[in-house]
Amino acid sequence: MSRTLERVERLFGSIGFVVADGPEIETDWHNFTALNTPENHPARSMHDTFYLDGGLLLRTHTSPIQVRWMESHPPPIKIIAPGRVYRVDSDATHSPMFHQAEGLWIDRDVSFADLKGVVAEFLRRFFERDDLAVRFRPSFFPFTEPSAEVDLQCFVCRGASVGDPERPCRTCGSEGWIEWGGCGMVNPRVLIACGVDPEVYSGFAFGMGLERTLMFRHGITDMRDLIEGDIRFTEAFGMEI
Ligand code: 2NL
Repeated sequence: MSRTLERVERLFGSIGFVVADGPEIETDWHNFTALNTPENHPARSMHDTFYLDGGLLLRTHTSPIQVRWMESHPPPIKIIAPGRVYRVDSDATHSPMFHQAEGLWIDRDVSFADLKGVVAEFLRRFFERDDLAVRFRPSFFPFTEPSAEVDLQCFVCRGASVGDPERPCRTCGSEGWIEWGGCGMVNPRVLIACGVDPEVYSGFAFGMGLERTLMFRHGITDMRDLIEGDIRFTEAFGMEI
């Protein structure tokens, strides 16, 4: 994970993104309200979010880093915000703590075409595959409009399982694609909440899960291998101990 964080920071750094950081204990405003997430949204429930006494919470995404940056810096803004995030979720495929990186670019005339170019270029460089198939699928997030889910060609079957009952793929459910991250144009309501004038500026944001990103790159299919601490697993990646 440390290496993945460094790799993501270096690749975005090379195309002009500044690395931004922020607290893991957040306010309701920075984690939800400024991001156009309504009071009754399920993500805000005790069931989904860790609350501390006094109303603070453990950030559920790294977006509050970007909210804080917008509140304290005028555009142009071009940042990458990596870090730990927390959700009440624990089973075979979910850990209550995981890592994300989100990007934000705000300036005059930043478009959805810029978003597609930056995300696709990052993915091709991160996975060292010039021919990597990337799909933008319409979706919804309260903080972006329009929004899209970003899918990658399945790293296990590479699409070969689609329509072939002889070769089912557990990793993509024989869909040929797996969800990698999400993105969209920053909702004008979010810009206003953060003190940015939507009549002058536009921008895009995207988010990725770093455990998923790392697993896709190395063909790891069980997330628990990342946290169990088996020395043989660490050594398989040439890591000094
Ligand atoms: C996902 C989806 C996303 C963002 C994160 C964002 C941040 C600000 C404003 C607007 Cl400050 N948007 N972040 C936008 C779209 C998607 O992440 O699937 N993450 C793993």
